[in-house]
Amino acid sequence: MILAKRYTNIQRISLITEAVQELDLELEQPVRMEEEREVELQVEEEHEVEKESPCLVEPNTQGVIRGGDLFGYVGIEAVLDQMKRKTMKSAFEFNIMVVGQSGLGKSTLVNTLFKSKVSRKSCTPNYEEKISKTVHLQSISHIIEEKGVKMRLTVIDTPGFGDQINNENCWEPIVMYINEQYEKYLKEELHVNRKRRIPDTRVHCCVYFLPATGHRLRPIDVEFMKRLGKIVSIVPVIAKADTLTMDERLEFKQRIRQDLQTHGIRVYPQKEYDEDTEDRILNNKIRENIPFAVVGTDKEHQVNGNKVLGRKTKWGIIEVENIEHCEFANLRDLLIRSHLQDLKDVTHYIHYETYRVRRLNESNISGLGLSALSLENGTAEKNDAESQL
Ligand SMILES: Nc1nc2c(ncn2[C@@H]2O[C@H](COP(=O)(O)OP(=O)(O)OP(=O)(O)O)[C@@H](O)[C@H]2O)c(=O)[nH]1
Ligand SMILES: [Mg+2]
Repeated sequence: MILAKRYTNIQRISLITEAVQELDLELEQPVRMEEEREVELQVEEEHEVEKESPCLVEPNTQGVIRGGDLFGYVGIEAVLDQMKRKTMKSAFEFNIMVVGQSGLGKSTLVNTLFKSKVSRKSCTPNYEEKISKTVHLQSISHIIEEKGVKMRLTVIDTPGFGDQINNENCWEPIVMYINEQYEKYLKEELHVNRKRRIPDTRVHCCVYFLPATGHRLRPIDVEFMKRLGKIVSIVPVIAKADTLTMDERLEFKQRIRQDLQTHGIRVYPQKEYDEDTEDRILNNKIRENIPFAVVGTDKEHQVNGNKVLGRKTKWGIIEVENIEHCEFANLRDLLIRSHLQDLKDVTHYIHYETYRVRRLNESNISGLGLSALSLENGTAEKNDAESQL
């Protein structure tokens, strides 16, 4: 993703900027430029930053003027501080959905996520009551704040499927919900008086739960994921991984990866969206390791004097956030620490864009125009979304 790539560059440049700002700003500019370069090289070395490929120059751009060629300090780098200040003013939204067969631990994992290192310090979730069967699609949000940066994390819990004798079309309510959020966003965008910041309820990631059967993907999971993969970023996980031995887990994971490929199911991170070698190396590691085998809990236990999230069994405590025990930490880090911005970018530039183009084409063909159809009252009409399924 182009933006995701920029984001990585921004992170790098901000490291350089921070280092540069610590230097005496009173220095003569040419001396400062030289020092800047030195610091740049040092930071690049320290962080093993790969040498950047030269910037792409637009056909009618007269080449690139780099820091050393400028007559004086222009201050372009200050834009990073400006961006940071703006970002910190309001909470950014991140929306995760959990989907899968009934009883696989989806609601438990939602609690695990909120009680884990994602939010342990920042909020005290109120989930002490026993988790009951989820019968309606429901969303739970928390504002999580770290070093002044606020994130509004929303987890959308869905009722499990598979309880009915006939599970045909059991994906429909979920597909409909995802499309409805795109529709809401589209309508906000098309308003004559647009909001400065459109509330973003679009699903940025769908964690899909697979039962730890140790066999292959079941037809229902294939059908479900095929449909979802076209409209949202899916991250598959093996639920209740504590029921598998290490060998079974490895074998099962391998089999699932084969099946995903055989059935052409698109899961996140997709190869097509890798921007460069750096992305490819990072994402290949993830692709080789999915689906993450996770264990969920909402209980804390004492282990060596520390409180840990875990499942107490007759044989000991399975620590949810311990990577020796399960891969919950890998999932949490992928969602929050390493790929959050990319997930948002893929949602906006790929999934939402596909939806938007299709909707606008449809309204052009019908000759009514999307705005004339339903923007009068500014609400998303259910039928519009349903027509996309
Ligand atoms: N062994 C084991 N049990 C788990 C795990 N996660 C949840 N459970 C248990 O599985 C049962 C169902 O958990 P839920 O979180 O309600 O499952 P769900 O997928 O939300 O179920 P529905 O709401 O019916 O779709 C509960 O008794 C949990 O304690 C896990 O990782 N391992
Ligand atoms: Mg549930």
